[in-house]
Amino acid sequence: MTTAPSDPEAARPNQLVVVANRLPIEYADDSTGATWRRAPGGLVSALEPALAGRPATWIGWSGRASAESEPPLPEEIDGLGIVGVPLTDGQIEQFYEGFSNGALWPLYHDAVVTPSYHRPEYMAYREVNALFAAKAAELAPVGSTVWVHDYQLQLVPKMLRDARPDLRIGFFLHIPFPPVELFAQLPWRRQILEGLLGADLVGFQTHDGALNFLAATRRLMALDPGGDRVNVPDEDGYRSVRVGAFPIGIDATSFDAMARNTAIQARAEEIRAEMGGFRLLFLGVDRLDYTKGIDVRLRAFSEGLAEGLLDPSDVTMLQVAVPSRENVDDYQHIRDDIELLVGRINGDLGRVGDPAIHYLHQSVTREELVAMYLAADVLLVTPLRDGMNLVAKEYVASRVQESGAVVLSEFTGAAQQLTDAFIVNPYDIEGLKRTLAAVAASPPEELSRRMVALRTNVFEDDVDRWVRTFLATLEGHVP
Ligand code: GDG
Repeated sequence: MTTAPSDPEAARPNQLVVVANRLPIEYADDSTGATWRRAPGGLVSALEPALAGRPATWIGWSGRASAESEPPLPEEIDGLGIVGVPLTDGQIEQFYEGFSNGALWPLYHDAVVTPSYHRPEYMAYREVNALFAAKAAELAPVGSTVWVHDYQLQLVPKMLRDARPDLRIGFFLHIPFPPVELFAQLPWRRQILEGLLGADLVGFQTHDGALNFLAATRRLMALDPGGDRVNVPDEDGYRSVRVGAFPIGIDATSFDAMARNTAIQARAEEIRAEMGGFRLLFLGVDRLDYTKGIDVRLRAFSEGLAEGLLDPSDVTMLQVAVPSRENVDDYQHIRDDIELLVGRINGDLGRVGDPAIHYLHQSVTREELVAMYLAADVLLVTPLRDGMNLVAKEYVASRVQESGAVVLSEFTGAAQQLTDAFIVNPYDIEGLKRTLAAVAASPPEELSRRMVALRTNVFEDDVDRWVRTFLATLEGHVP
């Protein structure tokens, strides 16, 4: 069924409508009173350059159950229209915690924990996707561009196209798209593929993701993709959907600028001093998620210490594990596992006032994060699977002295671009251990040569380029 936009006269093809699970704002109840403010970082900063001078509306969930009493959402923030999709506690539990994070998230990350498929949760996923699609259908001006984001909203493109065939619809998946052998497990695999194929452009972080998706359309829908296109039958014959890799970047300049700030540099010195005497600081920063391979790096580091590959008076480690999805069972288990491991390692290898691993289970401000990036000699990024991994890029952008090293899992999207990192297989603890020792023994000139190359990549393929390339491809400005 086709719905008319609320103001069909207002054809504004320049308008951009972003549809994402979360709105780019956060609720703060502090000394200044309860209010909504712009959430720092994230997708909104990413999209900001592209939005400059372009009218834009963002449709998403506020992050709070609709029953909670709080000030109404602002109509706009910094010129960006804000439109909330209220969700009930039950929808959050079933659509978000259930289907999105209990089924899709693990399945799309190589099923590193077993996905759980529950029919009522899928029904809630469909129901919530319909809410988002209806809101976009109601608000998008005639002929405008709608950019839908991520695994929580894969049914939206088709729902939106059915309602509003006049729109240009793009979809970007921030996480990996799995090989068809895994994807085929999903009881609703056909609905998801049909949902995505409602878009004009479906973007992935890597070529492998795009190829996996094309293979799934061939094998599970009997379509016949050719090159970067797949023709989807519709009433008029065929509609051509473009598929491609659009690796996301960061706002490298802003990390570089923060890292040159003297207060942040002083804080970096302070962090090193507070942690005691050592030569090399190894750092991990991740949401506390079972995909991030936090346990793997802790094991490799501690075995390296225990076996004398790493000298305990020479190296130390800081792991920041940012609380995440704490209502989902698997996340409670991973927290217990990691904290047990940290306790064991420190019990075995630490000394009074000098733990082998400094561990924080908390989020930190962006300034503190950059100070940590500046303080650390080696960043450990060892996910078992990760769509891109922005932390790796942020560390590189913050290394204004062109020193430091990145140990990077080959199973991240970032590894496709950051080829001058020390690339590791996170399942191979022996190899990882040897790499940590090799990095610790590397001459500074070698590390600096690698860092210069990494910085070139992170600054060239930045977020501005990502947004421009995706939108230009969607809107037909590039061949
Ligand atoms: C998904 C995909 C893909 C983290 N802790 C704090 C904090 N952060 C910021 C980091 C970084 C972001 O959160 C995390 O991004 P990642 O890319 O590392 O990982 P996911 O959250 O899993 O993101 C991933 C990404 O989407 C984008 O497409 O790369 O593959 O899984 O920006 O800096 N920021 C602050 N305090 C913290 O405690 N300020």
